[in-house]
Amino acid sequence: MEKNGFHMIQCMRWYGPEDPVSLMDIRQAGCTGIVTALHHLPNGAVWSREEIEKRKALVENAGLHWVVVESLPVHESIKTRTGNFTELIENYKTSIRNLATCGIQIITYNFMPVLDWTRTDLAFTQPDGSLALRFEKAAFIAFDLFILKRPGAEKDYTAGERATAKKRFENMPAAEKKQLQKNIIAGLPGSEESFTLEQFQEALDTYRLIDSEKLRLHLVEFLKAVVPVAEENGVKLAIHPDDPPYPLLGLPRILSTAGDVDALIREIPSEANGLCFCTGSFGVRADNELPGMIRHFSNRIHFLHLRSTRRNAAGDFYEENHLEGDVDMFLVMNEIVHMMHKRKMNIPMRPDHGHQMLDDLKKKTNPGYSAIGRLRGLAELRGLEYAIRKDNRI
Ligand code: DNO
Repeated sequence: MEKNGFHMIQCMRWYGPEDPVSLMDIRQAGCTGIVTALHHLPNGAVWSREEIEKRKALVENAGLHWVVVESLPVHESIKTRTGNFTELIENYKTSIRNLATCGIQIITYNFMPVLDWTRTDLAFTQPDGSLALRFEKAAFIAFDLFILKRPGAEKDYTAGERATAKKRFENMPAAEKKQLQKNIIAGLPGSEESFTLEQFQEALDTYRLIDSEKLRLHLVEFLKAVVPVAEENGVKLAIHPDDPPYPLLGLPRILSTAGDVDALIREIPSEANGLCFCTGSFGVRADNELPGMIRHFSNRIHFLHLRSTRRNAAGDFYEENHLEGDVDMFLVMNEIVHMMHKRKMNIPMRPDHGHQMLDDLKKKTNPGYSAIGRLRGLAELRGLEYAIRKDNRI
């Protein structure tokens, strides 16, 4: 790699000491940076300096750096502005200050109600035998209508969608129904919430009176409180887009398109109000033009998640190899390389997700976060960046 010039800081997400992937595995993949969170602390609690330092020491003892927090979770009561939300916002501010004191200055979070990222199938077999994550629309609707039986759900779908989902459900083996429910509500890795079916409906009910306009207002109020603290402490906040980028289960989603991001920036112009630019999440929508978005939001891209998906006409998508699928990774990387050159800075990136493959097929892994699939993704992305930088002499 070119010694001079600006480059991506190659990172991987590490779930902490319980992660089946070790820090040394990550180092051997060629990473220098770690993306992690204090998953053992309850959502809403202050991250004390002591706890942060403990995690930091583990990372540094392995010769790596803790570059990004993913995520400092935003408690549901902050999103709904109910209960002790003012106290929870104070806790959030304290955690930002503590992280900054310990030298960690990029914080990722999301503002998706109830569910973080959502997939219906965690083992979608690829022609080469590896396993991918997938979102199948008919299966998701089948869950909503026939497993959850959400009141009023019918009106969210067309007659055709309901009929397809019904057929899908009737032909679904019992074990698959159980797995589908688990995949959607039991919490994918990194999601801070996990529910039973009853608790899940209760959580959805808390949003009965919150539409997208109101949720956006709640996000703005939250940012008005925390962005000044981030600014004072040299911290960049990086919001993760909705995954998938559209409303689910009648819940509002407010960060799915370039227009959504523009609206947020108009409200809070500070550069501390930034983005975790996730090509896999935004890329599910054909109307999100990724290279143009990178150019447009350049100054606020504080962290990159790079992966690709492939969608079909039915509204399903699955996670592709990093250089294949609907995301044109060459054009994306070309923008990233030029953005870093222009801003004169290195930006942290993690290869987002990866197929479960080779030896990992025999292991228990965190869906999307097995070692070898991510290593393949990282190697391909690193090669692409190298070639573009060399070619442009930057
Ligand atoms: C999934 C991740 C998300 C992400 C959060 C950020 O793989 O990209 O869980 O960490 O949405 O708060």
